[in-house]
Amino acid sequence: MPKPLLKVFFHPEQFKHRPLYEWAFGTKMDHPETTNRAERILAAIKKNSSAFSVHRPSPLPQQKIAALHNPALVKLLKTASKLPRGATVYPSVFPRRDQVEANANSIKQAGYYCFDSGTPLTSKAWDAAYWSASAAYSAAKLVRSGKAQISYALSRPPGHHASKNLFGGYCYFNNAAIAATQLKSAGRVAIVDIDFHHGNGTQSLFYKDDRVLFISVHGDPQDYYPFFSGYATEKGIGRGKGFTLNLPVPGGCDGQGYLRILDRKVIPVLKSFAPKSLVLSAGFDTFKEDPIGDFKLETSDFALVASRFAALNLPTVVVQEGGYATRWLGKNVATFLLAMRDEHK
Ligand code: Q9C
Ligand code: ZN
Repeated sequence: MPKPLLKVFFHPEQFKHRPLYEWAFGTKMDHPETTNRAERILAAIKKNSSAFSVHRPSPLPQQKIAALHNPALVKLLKTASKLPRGATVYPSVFPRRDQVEANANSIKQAGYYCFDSGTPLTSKAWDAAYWSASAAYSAAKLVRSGKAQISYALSRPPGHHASKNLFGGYCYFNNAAIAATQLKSAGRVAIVDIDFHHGNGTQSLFYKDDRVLFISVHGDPQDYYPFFSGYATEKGIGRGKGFTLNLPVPGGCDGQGYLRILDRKVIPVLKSFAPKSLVLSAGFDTFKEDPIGDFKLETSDFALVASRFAALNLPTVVVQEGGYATRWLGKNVATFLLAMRDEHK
């Protein structure tokens, strides 16, 4: 039987949010999370029309966002929709959240809902983040229905740094968490986060959960963003104890080293958890040319990484996270997805 086309979800509204720059330790840099990323991925996918088909997501019911995120955070993004076109707001006052209350109708108080200075609000942040989350939702619904074994959400802006109360790390809503929540109704879910950065938002959303296993392989937070989480000592709490696994890795890790971690640590833990489905928080900032990541994976390594997950033959939703070496991003994503599709039963 020929393999079915792998369905890709993306909405053109996701193009409209354009962060301009970010501050990183006093340096003003061009913002890595550009619309060009999505363009490159789409172009590479359209080149392989015998393997992929592109679809507009159906609109995510807003209560699905509210189930994971503070309604005030949602409201703040809607407040930002009223910003003048082209305006960009970088929160710069970050209050002690335990000591004050905030007004989500005031863009001046945006810092209450935000944890870094790299994640601007624009009049289109809401639309882009909403459709990015909708892409993850549609991809998960498809796999949950049993109509596909694998799907891909071209989620941009990304999501894995966003938690219940806070946006940051270029992320507004947690797309992978939305996918995992959708799949959870069918049984235990594993989320494996292979972005270069620790998925702090996703971790926090499932920290007490024993039905969602969270595994993250990432640059050691002693050296790399998000600095405050992703340590091996973070293992979950309450019922969730033992259902979070952090594998911090020193900078410079190459494909061989990365695959060794997957084979020795990630895959065995996944197998013993025996989930009913899998969400891959797929960042490609582990690539050797990435401007902000510090690993050394090559394009061909992404096929090998995918093969490890494909071999599990689980219903799988791949959710796009980071990856900023724009020139190579389309090729890297397509290589990963093609291997996923070819090697899955
Ligand atoms: N000089 C994701 O990959 N700033 N987010 C880094 C580097 C934040 C990355 C500054 C990086 C966030 C989804
Ligand atoms: Zn990242």
